[in-house]
Amino acid sequence: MNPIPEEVQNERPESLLNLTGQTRYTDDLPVPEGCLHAFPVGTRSAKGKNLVVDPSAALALDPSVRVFTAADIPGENQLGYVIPDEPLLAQGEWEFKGQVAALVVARDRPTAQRAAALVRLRGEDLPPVTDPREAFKRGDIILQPYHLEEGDVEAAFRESKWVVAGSCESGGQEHVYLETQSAIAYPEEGGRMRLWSSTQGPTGVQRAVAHILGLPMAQVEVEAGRLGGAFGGKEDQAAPWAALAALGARLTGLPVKLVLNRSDDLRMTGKRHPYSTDFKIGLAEDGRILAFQVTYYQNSGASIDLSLAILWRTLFHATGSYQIPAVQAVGYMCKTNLPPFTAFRGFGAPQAFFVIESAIFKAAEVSGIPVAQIQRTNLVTEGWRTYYGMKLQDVRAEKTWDLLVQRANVPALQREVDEFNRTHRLKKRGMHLQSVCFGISFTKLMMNQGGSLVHVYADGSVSVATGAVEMGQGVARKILVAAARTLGISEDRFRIERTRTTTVANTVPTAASTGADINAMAALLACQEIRNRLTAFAATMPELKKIAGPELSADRIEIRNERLYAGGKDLGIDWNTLLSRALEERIDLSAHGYYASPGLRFDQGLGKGNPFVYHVYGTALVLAEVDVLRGTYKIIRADMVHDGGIPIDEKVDRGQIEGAFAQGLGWALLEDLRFGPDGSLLSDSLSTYKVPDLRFMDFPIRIDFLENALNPLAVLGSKAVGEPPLIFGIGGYFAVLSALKAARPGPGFYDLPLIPEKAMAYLTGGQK
Ligand code: LUZ
Ligand code: MOS
Repeated sequence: MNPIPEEVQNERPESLLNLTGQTRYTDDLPVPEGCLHAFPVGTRSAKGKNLVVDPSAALALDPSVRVFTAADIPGENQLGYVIPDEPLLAQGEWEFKGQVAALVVARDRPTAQRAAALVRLRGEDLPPVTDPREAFKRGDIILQPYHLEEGDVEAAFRESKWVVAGSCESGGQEHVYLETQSAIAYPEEGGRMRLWSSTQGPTGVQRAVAHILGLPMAQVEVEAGRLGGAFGGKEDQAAPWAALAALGARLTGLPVKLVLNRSDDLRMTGKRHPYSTDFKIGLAEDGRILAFQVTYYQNSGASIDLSLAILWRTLFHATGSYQIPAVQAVGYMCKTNLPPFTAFRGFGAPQAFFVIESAIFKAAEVSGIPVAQIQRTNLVTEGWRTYYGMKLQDVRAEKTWDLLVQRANVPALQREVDEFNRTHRLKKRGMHLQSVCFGISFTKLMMNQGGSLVHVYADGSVSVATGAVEMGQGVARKILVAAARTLGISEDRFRIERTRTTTVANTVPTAASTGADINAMAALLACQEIRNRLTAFAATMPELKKIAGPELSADRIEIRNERLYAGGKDLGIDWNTLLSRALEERIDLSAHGYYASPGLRFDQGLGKGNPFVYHVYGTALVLAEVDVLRGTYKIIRADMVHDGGIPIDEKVDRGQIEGAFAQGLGWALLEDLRFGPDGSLLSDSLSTYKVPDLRFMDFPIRIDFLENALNPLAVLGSKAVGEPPLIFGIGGYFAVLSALKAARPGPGFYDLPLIPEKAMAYLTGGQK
């Protein structure tokens, strides 16, 4: 019996392998002969010094057991490349609970696991810090404060009719990728190391492994297959696990496989950064925002990892989707004894959006101006110069907002909600509109580049390799469409390759929503190159000159539906004939494509420039219902108008929007990442850490794409889609908060996630 409907099969979506369980993740690969299995030994407290690793009991377990420590590393024991603050294996000191102190390898996984539990760690425990504000007070900040500002905020506050200050908290978030961190390392002849890694960034893994083993990068090859999700968790943080496998392989001369089990993955790896923030907002009588001042205390964890790029994205998104003339923002990376917090879909922007939306919500309470009116009044407009100095073009914020209001008939819906709340005592409803304006590009300029390698084979099939890693997001599908359209041949002819450092070098991680923008464009450019060679060659073919006349020139020839045309006239040559003729005449049918995103420049000293190629806009409406006795709630409806440019594949984009929204709702409402004061992860399993499930997401979602929304600045007129719609999930927070206020009028609170416990505390007047 085939559970996949025929129409889906016929469409051969990129997701079919995932859907049918045929995808092979790292742990599904057949292991090579003699492969050893690795298990990490994590520190058992959050901070300490004078670390001593005692392997004796572990070694006594089984003759195959080996235990490696920092002293065994042949290269440099360092993964940090912004600053050297992240040893692969703890050496002397340790800075978070679960930091890897030793690596155990053994003949099989159960033996390695048991041996790891027997490795004794000794040392002197020190008191940990887990709270970012406490770290700040002690001066434990990484690097320096980062500022971004425009205008005279003090003067603008003086002119304001209302000035509202407050603070807000947002929690971290687990990636909960289906596939945990994993890698297999194969030692090859001559000291070369080949790896299979579940990573978004094969080049980053290559660099880390080379550094740890003391090898040139050319002696390390990294391949990434299709990942079982990543969400940012495998942007930087796949590297240590691959490096550990490579270390074991180097020291034993045998292949080594390392697959984290779920609980180690939860305890040892980084997550979304929690933030604690102070804000002050100034409003004019008519609801215009005149000034905004904000201080972010980013909980960065024990090492810098990607915290700086993330802090920059927070600063860039401080004003949300709004145009505010005077802004002063400062951010601190606060060093705490928790796993290094890292990239997570949104990358610091969701934290910033939550703050500005909280400020507006609170300003609405104080001023009596409806929230939606303040929001709508202040949306960014065409030509607005952001407070970081970028002039916005082709702005679609008001358009998405107004269309949504019209399509969902928001005024009628608001009346329904009010009526519902008048007529129900034990259930209350709340509604919120959430817009997004999300900058697309890596905040680190140098990362905005990518490459491809395309081979056309003699039988007419085509292999396309790029730096993009397919992790379920559909980037391979977009690359396929871009390549097929450019060459003018059937999609059936293509194979989108796995990502490998020997095929495409110096790749950036597939991240920042730019996977397709960069890599589908690089593939397109390589296909263009091959197409141009073919049409140039075709123009010289005597049999074509006969049909099309002697003045036949390359620029008049096109390949469409696998045939050659000149000025609309079929030249009677198909793709395969063209190729065999081209091969006879020794035309190169391979090409490398390279793309660097245009128009980027940002002066960090001045804090001004164009850090983004363009922005993605959209507006969502979220309707929630609260059970007043229980403090529980459900989302009952969501509507969106989203700017996807001209989607390359609308179904892929819909999937991304729904998924991002679910993940945003999870962050805003359910996912309660908690650490104890001793730095232990309390939410250390999927029974204590709740992610959105089918039941939670069981409500109608209507997604309308903005029509005629061509984006001249990305591949085939499309727009990046991965991260921006996550912001819509924040609407869930304020929809629930509005429902709570309908049950019990009072000032709101800004402490995300809004779990039922907090709802209950509010309803019973017990909230802090
Ligand atoms: N990764 C990164 C990202 O290295 N830089 C970024 O700006 C970014 N933005 C979003 C997601 N990942
Ligand atoms: Mo990133 S948060 O790896 O796009």
